Amino acid sequence: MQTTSVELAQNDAAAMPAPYSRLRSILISALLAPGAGLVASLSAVATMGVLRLALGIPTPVELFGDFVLKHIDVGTFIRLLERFAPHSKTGPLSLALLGMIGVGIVLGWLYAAIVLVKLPTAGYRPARREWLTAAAFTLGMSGLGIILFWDELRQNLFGLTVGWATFVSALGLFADFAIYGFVLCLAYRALLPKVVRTGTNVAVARRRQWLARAGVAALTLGTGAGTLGLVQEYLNEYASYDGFSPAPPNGFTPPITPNNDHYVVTQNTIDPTVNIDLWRLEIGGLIGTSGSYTYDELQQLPSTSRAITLECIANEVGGRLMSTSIWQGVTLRTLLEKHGGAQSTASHIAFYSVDGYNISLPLQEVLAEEPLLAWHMNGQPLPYKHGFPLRVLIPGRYGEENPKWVTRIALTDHFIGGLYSDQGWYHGYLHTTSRIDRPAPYSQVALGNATEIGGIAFAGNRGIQQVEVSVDGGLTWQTATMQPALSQDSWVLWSWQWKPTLAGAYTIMARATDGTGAVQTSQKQGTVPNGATGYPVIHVTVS
Ligand SMILES: Nc1nc2c(c(=O)[nH]1)N[C@H]1C(S)=C(S)[C@@H](COP(=O)(O)O)O[C@H]1N2
Ligand SMILES: [Mo]
Repeated sequence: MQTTSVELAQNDAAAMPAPYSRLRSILISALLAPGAGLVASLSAVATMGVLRLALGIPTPVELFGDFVLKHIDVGTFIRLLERFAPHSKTGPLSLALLGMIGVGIVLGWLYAAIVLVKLPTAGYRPARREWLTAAAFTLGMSGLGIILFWDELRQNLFGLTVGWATFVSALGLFADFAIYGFVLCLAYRALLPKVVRTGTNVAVARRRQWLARAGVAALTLGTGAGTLGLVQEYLNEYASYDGFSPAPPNGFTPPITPNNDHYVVTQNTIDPTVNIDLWRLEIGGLIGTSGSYTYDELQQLPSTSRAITLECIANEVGGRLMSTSIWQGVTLRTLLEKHGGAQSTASHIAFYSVDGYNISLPLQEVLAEEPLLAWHMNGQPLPYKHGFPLRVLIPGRYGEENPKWVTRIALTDHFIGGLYSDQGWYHGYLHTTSRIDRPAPYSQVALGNATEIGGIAFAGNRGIQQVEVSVDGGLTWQTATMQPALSQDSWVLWSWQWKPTLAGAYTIMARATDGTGAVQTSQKQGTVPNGATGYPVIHVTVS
């Protein structure tokens, strides 16, 4: 029978080699700890990538990003967008990922300082003290994450309800950090120099040590490569269409925008792809009776169709972040009535989306705008990027207050913040605006021929009463012809026949009057943070 080294050590305590000096111990620990921290970090990152792609669980990196975005003001937000353009989303996220790996490495030192293993050490199995420290790290990190990111946890990209998403995201955080603690504990042990006792086979002991270290190195490489692969996979799903807004063909904007041409704006790096079996619409808070709907149940509710134009608050005057669809769904009014209406204390309504986006609005004001909970867009089920399976249209409000991928509606007695309202973007009725689609800016216009000037005008749910055109830089104005609006909530198309009789440079302007009789303001204002105002202006040459 072979004698084990433990038995040898017990038999022959005098054979134990002398412990390292204090300085040598500290130096060796300090050198090995970041290696253990790195492999633990990479293992945790690979885990979060798998959970993200396989189960739609947000990664701590994204949760951190969402958290930061809500805590900066709109000025800082815009500066960040510009600094990182064209990688406004992936740039900061990559930095956050590297930062997290960095923190994981640094925590390796903290871990080594706490467990303070005497070197050289006897075996490969972590001592109780090391396990407990690693467990404390796991609990501390997940606890901190859950508290800090509490308001972000309710998102799930496959469409879990708010309650389940919160639970699953918290569990995900725990899993990531449990992997971190577990790998840190084992890897640090594996890397530490071991006692080679007199009487043991020195070559075998050396080989074992070498194998353990090679194992850690291989795991580092493997998880590192895995992380790169997952990042690649992640980027494949990247919502590169954010800000998409095609030009109208030949300067003629169709009254209804085809779904594929509807502008898109999203806060997300990857948009939700909701699994319809997991998804529910929940209604709760200060309402008569709360309830929950599957996609099928929802579509059995009485529905209406209406043309509604959406405009992003980031749309410049004359810009193209504006489109019109025929939306079909149930009105908010009908739905609330079905649930016994609002309780007397309800003052606000909150919409929660599966991507963690939420908005909150004064209830009575919103009800007066006749919002629609839509599941069809121009006769098609909502496309994924426009909010499948359900989005809310609140006519008269900028796009930011028209949540996509909605999963929960709650009546509350207070205002609840959200991404853009926290940053300080304006929320309220959108400004009357108009756009000149033709002739093209800086084009040549034929002298003496009839040229059509045309475009669109939009004033939210106030409708458009009149559009005027000026070809002399705003000195005189002519009334344009309008096509009948598709609804009170949609843009109108207008045109005016111009027959220039003098060659030269011309400045064309337009201005709209909304349904209340208020004329679009000439006051120039950029989009940030209140939405753009001013007249659209184009320059042409007549020759
Ligand atoms: N859940 C959710 N809803 C959202 C957003 C988002 O990022 N997430 N973006 C908002 C913004 S800023 C705009 S302008 C509109 C754009 O809607 P669209 O992409 O269908 O045109 O959606 C709004 N609703
Ligand atoms: Mo927007």
